[in-house]
Amino acid sequence: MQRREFIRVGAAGAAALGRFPPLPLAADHPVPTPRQLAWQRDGLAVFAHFGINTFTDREWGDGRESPALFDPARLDARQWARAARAGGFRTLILTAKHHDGFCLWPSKLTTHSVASSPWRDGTGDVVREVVESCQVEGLGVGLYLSPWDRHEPSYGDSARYNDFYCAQLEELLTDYGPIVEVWFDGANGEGPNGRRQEYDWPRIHRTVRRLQPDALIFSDAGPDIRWIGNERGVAGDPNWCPVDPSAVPVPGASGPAVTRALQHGDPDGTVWRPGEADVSIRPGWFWHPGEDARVREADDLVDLYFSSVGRNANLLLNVPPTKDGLFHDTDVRRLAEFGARLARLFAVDGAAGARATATTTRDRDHGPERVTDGDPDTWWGPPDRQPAAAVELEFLTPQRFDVVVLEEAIADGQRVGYYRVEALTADGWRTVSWGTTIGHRKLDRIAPVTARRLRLSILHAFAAPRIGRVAVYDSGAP
Ligand code: FUL
Repeated sequence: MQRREFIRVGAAGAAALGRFPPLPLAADHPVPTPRQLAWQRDGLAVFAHFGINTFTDREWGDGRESPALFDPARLDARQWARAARAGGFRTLILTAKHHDGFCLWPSKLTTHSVASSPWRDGTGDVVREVVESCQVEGLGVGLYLSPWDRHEPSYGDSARYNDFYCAQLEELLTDYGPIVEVWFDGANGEGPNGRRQEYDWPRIHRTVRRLQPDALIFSDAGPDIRWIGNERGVAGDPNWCPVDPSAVPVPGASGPAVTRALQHGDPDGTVWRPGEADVSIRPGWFWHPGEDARVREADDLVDLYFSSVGRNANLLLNVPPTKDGLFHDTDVRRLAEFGARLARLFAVDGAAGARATATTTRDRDHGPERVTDGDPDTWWGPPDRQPAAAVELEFLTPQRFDVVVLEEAIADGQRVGYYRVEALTADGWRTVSWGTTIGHRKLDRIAPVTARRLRLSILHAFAAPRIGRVAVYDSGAP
C-alpha cells in the first residue's frame, strides 16, 4: 500500500514542482539540539531486555515472581558490550525495570530487586556492571524504567506512585554516571490493586532534565526522540524529524492518526523529534529457549538497517541475554555478521573524488564539491528561497553501484520533500531512484547500474535544500 503511494508521487515527476509551491521555512523552524544531532549520527543502539521474565520464559511478568528466581550464573556484561560494538552499535539500552517491577539494581525503594536474589549473594547490580562494561567498550548507556509496575503496591495511587517512580529515576540518574537515553515505554495497565496510574509526565521529564541535562528522553510523545509507531523496525516514507507535538500528546496514545504522526512526522511540525525504530532480533523481547533457532539472519538485519537508518530514523535492535546472563552464541554471531556486512557494503564510495557541478550554488563556501568531501557539516545548496536545484557528479571512472546514499545537513533542519536520482549509463540518462524525504540519511537500493555520471535533482523542498552528502556503493550482489 505504502509502496503504491510512493510510486504515485514518483509518477508526478517534475510536475510536482508546480503543484507544491515552495513554503518559506518559518523563522522558528525546528532544528536538532547538539545532543539530538549526535544521537542521529550514532544511528544504532542495542536494546537488552533482561530481568525476571528471562527466568520464567514470559514476556510480561505479573509482579508476583519471587526474586529467588533471578540467578544468571555466568553474567558478563562485557560480553554484551563487546558483541554490540562488533555489530557497529554505539549505545546499549538496558531494561533496568520492566512491567513486573523487578529492579536490576539494588533500589532502596523496594525489596523487589537483585538485592533479594541469590545472584552474587544479593550484592550484585546489573545496571552498574552494564555501565562499567559499556564504558570500557566505548558505548553509551541508556536505561528503560517501565512506568507500569505490576508489583509496586503504590501503583495506581497516583501521587504516591509518582513519588516512588521519580525517586527510582533519581537513583538511576544519580548513581551511574552519564546516561545517553532514558526510555519510557507506553504500556500502562493495571497495578496489583487493580487501579490505573495517572503519570505526572511533566514532573518525570523535569527529573530527567535536572539530573541528566544531556540525556535524551524517548517516548511515543518525545520530547527528544519519538517512537516510530511499530515494533518491526520500519520507519515511514516520508519520514520527517519535525512533528506536531499535539498529534501525540502522551506516551501510549493510540489510533490511526497517532500511528501516522509517529511514522511520518510532519513537514510543518514545530518540534524536532527524530524517530527511533525498535525491533527484536528474536520474535520476543525477552529470551526464550524455544526461540534460539529463530534469530534474525544477517541479511534480515541489513534489511532492518535500510528500513530504519536508511529512512532517517535510528535502529534500536533488541538482543535479549539468556538466563546464564550472556548474549546467546547465535545472536553474537549475527551481530558480528551484520557489522561485517555493513562495513563491507560501505567500504568503497564510488563517488569519492568525483567532479561535482550544480545548476546553481548559494556561494563559494557551499559549492557542489561539498557533497563528496566526507565532512557531514559541510553542504551544497542553492540560494535561499530556491527550493529546486540539481547537483551532478562525474565519477573518476564508470562505477557499478546498487545503493545510493543521500544526506541533508540537518543541523539546519530538514527540508527536502521530493527528489530524483538519475545515472548516465551507456544507454543515456536513466532515473534510478526517486523519493520523498532525505533527512539525516536516505539509502536507496536500486537495480545494479554502471554509470559515468549521477545527478541528484531536488524537485521540491520546504526551504532551500542543503545536501551534505551523495555517495554510491556496490553491494556486490548480482
Ligand atoms: C513495550 C513493552 O510492553 C514490551 O514488553 C517491550 O518492552 C517493548 C519494547 O515496549 O511497551
